[in-house]
Amino acid sequence: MSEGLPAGFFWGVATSAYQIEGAHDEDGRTPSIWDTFCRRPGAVANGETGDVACDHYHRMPADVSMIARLGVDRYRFSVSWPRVQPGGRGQVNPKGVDFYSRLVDELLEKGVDPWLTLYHWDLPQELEDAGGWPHRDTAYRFAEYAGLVHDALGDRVPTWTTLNEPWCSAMLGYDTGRHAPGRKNFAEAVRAVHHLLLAHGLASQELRSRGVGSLGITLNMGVSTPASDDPRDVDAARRADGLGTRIYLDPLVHGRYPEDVLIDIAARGAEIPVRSGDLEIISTPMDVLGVNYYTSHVFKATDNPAAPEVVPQGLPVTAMGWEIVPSGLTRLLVRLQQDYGVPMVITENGAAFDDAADEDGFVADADRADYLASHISAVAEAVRAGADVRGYFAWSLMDNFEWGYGYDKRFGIVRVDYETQQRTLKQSAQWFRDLITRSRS
Ligand code: PNW
Repeated sequence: MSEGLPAGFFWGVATSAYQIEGAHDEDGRTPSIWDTFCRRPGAVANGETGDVACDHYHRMPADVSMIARLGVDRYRFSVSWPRVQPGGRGQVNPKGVDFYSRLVDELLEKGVDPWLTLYHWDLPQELEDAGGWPHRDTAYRFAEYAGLVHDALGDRVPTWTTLNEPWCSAMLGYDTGRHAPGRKNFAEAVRAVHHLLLAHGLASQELRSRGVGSLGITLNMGVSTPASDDPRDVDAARRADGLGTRIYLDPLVHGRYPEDVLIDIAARGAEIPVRSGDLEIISTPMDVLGVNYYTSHVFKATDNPAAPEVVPQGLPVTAMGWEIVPSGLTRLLVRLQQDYGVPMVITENGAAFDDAADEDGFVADADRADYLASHISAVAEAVRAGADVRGYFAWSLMDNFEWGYGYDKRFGIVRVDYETQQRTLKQSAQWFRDLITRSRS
């Protein structure tokens, strides 16, 4: 299955701060937009919050031992901005920084390379109150925060990701309102897109000036296919790709926004608030593009060009209702190689299934192992077709807070019992560990 993967291809597991840490009000942490959003009635399934989550903040050393036992080369985690810089401005919070410093030391001691993401959606609430991502100043605040984190961890962390999935931050956060901060205004979402990209660029410059050798951004992407040759369906797929992928990668890699996307946006009464010099900042060269892949969609036009229909292909689905499309990952990686040419890493891939645990907490999740296996094969196929892909992180290390779905949706290769906080390796974790062992022999 991993035939064709290049020598040195690495394996990892991924998490994010708000989804696992808990300890939401300890040691000086202030609320993020997710703390606030979770308290809004109806925002999250069952009214759940990340207040406790997997209690990783208090169980970090044992969790790192578990990561090491999986045999992975790297661990991808994110830093909670309101833990490290409460309120999003000013001095660091030494206790917050200390947590990540200990995490990095534990990882290094166990031979696992830390892969740090600066922002996985937990904007300090005070910055949202000042305007959030639609407000330009937030980008400058982010660059300052990046520098503070680098002051504390730069000597030990080799790889830096600025943002996780700006599409989710902008579109789910400010257009559909399904994620924090839960606003519903397309024009604001478009402003957020630009300021997220600017934040990435400013932070990249900050990190570069400090000598960071490997930095990049992570995007969630799929391939968009038209339902038929009908020009309206072809256009629906073009729009989805434009607003999902090209609006990020064209400025990041080529230093310009795609013309057709600017026209689509203008037709919806919105505008990208670009100022002179912004695109030079945004296109600061990156070393690695993080690719998060879960599914791909087929699009059919409707009477509203801004709202195409997703046409189910009759394929098996995960517990999220997402169709399982490994071939889409091959197509995506080959296309990204051709159009953008940046070395890539799969920073997330995985699936929620309706796990049934036995009395010992063991889950025989052959479905999840199959999902991972078929997508790893798809990566190998893309590599054989010329895509430069350097590594693969499974999402996720353990079951965790799945945003608007709360704790119902389990993506972990490790089971978490939320009553006892006991962790139990699932069959998929054993399978992943064995795959890693075999790939080294
Ligand atoms: C990603 N969508 O989120 C995130 O990076 C993870 O934190 C999350 O747990 C994981 O995927 C599984 O959902 C996404 O609506 C959330 O297309 C929603 C979408 C895509 C990615």
